[in-house]
Amino acid sequence: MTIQVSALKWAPEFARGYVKDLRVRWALEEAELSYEPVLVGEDARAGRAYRAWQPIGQVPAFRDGQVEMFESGAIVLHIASKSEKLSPTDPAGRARVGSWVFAATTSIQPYVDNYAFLRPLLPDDKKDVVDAPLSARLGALQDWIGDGTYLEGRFTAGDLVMTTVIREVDDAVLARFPALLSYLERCQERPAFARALEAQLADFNDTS
Ligand SMILES: N[C@@H](CCC(=O)N[C@@H](CS)C(=O)NCC(=O)O)C(=O)O
Repeated sequence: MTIQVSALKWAPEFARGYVKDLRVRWALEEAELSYEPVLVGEDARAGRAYRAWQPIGQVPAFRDGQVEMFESGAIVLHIASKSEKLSPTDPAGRARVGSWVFAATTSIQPYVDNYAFLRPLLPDDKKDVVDAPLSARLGALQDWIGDGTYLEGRFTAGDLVMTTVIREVDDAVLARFPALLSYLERCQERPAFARALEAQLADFNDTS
């Protein structure tokens, strides 16, 4: 069967280009696997049928002929297991890719989210509660990348997911991390990223 990926039928302007089905679309583009988006509105996401596919009612969810799954990081790793474009095939290399996907989603993403959603609610003298941990994480990542091109010397699914997390960071913060900015540019210059982004943007339906 054609691979199916769920995506939002509609999103507010600020979220367009950042909805997490982008990760899956990008991975599929890198792996040269075709797919069809399944666009879901709020009612569908609340419904029984969609909850059987994505228990929390979020996007993305994924199905191919063999598996039906959810959580963008897990889906990207599943796609990576099928394509050397996204992961080395040796166990040691594969393990590193998994580490970076989890690092992006669980060790960096929460601090990016806190900055975006919690910081505006904090008084000026408390903003460092979110600023300092985010800077520490970005600094660690920048130190790791150093003069290198990618997290593990070649592009992998780890870079793909990390890019989608880091590109959400406020420009003013990112400006303090020039090596991260170069890394981000390098990853986002990939033609597969451009195709995935274009596809997500094209699928939003403003009439429903
Ligand atoms: N951890 C999930 C998060 C997915 C997620 O946050 N999806 C958002 C869009 S980016 C969503 O569906 N929001 C609607 C909602 O939470 O009800 C993943 O990575 O797949």
